[in-house]
Amino acid sequence: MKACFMGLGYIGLPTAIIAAKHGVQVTGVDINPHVVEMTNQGRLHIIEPGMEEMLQEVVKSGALKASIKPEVCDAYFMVVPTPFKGNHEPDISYVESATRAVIPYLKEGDLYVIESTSPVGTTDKMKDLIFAERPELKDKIYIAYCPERVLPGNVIYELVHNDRVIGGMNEASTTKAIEFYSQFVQGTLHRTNCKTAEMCKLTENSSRDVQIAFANELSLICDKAGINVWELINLANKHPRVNILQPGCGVGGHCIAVDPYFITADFPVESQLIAKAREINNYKSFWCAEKVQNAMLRFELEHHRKPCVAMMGLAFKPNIDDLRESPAKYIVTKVMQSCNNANILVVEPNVKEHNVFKLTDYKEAYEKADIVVMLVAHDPFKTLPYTTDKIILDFCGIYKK
Ligand code: SAJ
Repeated sequence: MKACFMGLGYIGLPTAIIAAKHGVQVTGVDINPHVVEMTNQGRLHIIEPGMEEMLQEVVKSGALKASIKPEVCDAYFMVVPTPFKGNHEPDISYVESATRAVIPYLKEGDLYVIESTSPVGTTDKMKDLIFAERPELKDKIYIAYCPERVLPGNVIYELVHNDRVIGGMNEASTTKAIEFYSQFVQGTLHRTNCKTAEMCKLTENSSRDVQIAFANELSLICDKAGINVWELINLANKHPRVNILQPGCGVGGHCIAVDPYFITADFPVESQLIAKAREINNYKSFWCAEKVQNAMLRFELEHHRKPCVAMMGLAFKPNIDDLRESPAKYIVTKVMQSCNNANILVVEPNVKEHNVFKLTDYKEAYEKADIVVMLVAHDPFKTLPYTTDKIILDFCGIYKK
């Protein structure tokens, strides 16, 4: 079996590698020649533990090769980004151009799958596009949607072991796609239709966003009421049917802070709660930045000098080096802009160097600072003692009870 993966990014490349390792003859396609070149040399252009060794193996055996254009295969997978435009409207133009690129190669019996996170109805739209260009293929090819749900950093395990939801445009398409994925997925492959599968991916991430918004809202209420929110949540979670998540300095990453907009853009009247959750989680970052600015002003008034501030963490969640859509990065930027960068020490132990921020060692920054702002609960920060000699703003529960 020959398969073509359109897009060699965080998901496309690992999936292509795993498929190749399981006996599929894979062509990985990317519009970026640098990515193609690196892949063919067995060098990984993304960071993912254990993946480069696997890439070298499949490149060496000839099971995977990369190219800037597709070729005749039996199955085609669209694994390209679906960002949003300025107004939070989803932009499916990459899915569309990847689809247009494979249309000339499609033949009877082929499988076409979208993996990219997509608004509801995208698979139907691409089906119409394919049949408008190639009407002779109607009822002769298989079309399905199968979202990925892996966690970066644990991709090798999760690609194989997670359950997957597979929704075809008809039963035959679902069956055909299940046959493909069962070559390397050991988790259960759940059958559905393409609209439900599209909505399922958006639902998973919106559900988490809404739950985190609840925790963040509690943190705002508790701050005003003088209650330790971490203690409160811990106690409330002792109830057998309550499971509140943790508040933080906002919600980041390229999935949870993004996917809910794919629902709110298409169903603005119905998705009140989902939209509000996005607003609350964004507001939490703004609120944190204001808290820091207020603490700095108060310090200056009391001590007649500007404080030294340690901003602890830039990543979008604990113990990773990924800064995409990071609320911590947003807060650091906002605070720096408001005070002309004076006396701000930026800390991110998982990143060696950054092209915008000058980074300081976490212990050194903590020692020097008058105000310590805990933004991301990275493990090393938990070794820093709590002290009343400094002003500590703990937005991520480093010192939770
Ligand atoms: N966060 C909190 N409080 C919590 C948990 C998380 O504030 O209690 C914050 C994190 O700090 C971070 C953000 O939420 O800023 C997102 O972190 P995450 O670990 O929840 O999610 P991601 O973006 O790394 O990965 C998610 C996962 N989806 C779900 O858990 C539903 C992953 O399984 C998906 O594959 C991925 O999105 C994706 O590709 O959609």
